Amino acid sequence: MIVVLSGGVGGAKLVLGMSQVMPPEELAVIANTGDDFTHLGLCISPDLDTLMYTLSGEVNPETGWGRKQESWQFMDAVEALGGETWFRLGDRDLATHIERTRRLSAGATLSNVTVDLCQRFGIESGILPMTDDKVRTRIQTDQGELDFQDYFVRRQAKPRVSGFHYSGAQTADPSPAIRAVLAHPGLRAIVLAPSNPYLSIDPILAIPAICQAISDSPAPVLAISPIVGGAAIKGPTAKIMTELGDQPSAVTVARHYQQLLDGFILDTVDCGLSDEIQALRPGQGMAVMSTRTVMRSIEDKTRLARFAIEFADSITKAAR
Ligand code: FO1
Repeated sequence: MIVVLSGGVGGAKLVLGMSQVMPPEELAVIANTGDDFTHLGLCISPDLDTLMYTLSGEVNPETGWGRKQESWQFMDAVEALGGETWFRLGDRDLATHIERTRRLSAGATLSNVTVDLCQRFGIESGILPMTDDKVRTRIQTDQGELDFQDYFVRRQAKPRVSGFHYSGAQTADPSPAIRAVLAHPGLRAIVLAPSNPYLSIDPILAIPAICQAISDSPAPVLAISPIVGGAAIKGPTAKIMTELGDQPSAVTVARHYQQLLDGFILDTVDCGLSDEIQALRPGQGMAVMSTRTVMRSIEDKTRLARFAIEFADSITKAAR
């Protein structure tokens, strides 16, 4: 069993690679739901949907989110009525939000809804929302404290960030399925995907029982850097690091997770940083390896997935 912690677009690429090299029942993804919100009366879970669409081959290849072969008649009609169009809901994507909203309103949990939607999309691996409780990422900025999608989509991540709050995380419970995969006797590795540490992975780690289970796990924990050559592959990770007073670098990513990590994968262009990262956990063993981490083709994704699994298998876990 391999468990991957993932946000949306970047993490989903690694998860797709993993799904090609692992039997589906041996792959579980703990998905960030801190980005979830209610919009136009609908329950939207962007990272769950990005993972679901990516694994089922349904994702829009241009954006990395939303569905392929999309049409926008609903959005056009909303616009004609003077409604809100800053968050784009395509006609086919809309079906997912409407169906999720209907089932949640009828009393189903987000985990149960996700299991069923995944089945209908033909996905056999477990995509597990980090919790069925409400956790919302809030961003402290020079324009005040903002809801995630307000910051990320409406304001295009332009406000200057000074901090984060994962509202509800402290009291959130992981679902029974998450407790089970993290306690699985055959757990081979826990992988922090190359997602945004602050916006995608930290909301998951902010749930105390998940963080504790990862920390207590005998399986090696490794992270893949989302920063390559001082820049983010996609999104505002590097910008946020600078705003927080850190250097945008793989070292900053490794330092951020250092209490949890047994291994770290950075891009070959950053291999000169290996010694600095290894030194973050002196005497305790932080294994560091470099490889090509930018995932464009399906071959890039499967190659990185295989590399991460083999790397995890090679790590003899030091006592933390
Ligand atoms: N991202 C955008 O940049 N603009 C959008 O209009 C937008 C709509 C959208 C609709 C459904 C969905 O599942 C995701 C959507 N996203 C959009 C992506 C998403 O909000 C972010 O990429 C994630 O929350 C960050 O992981």
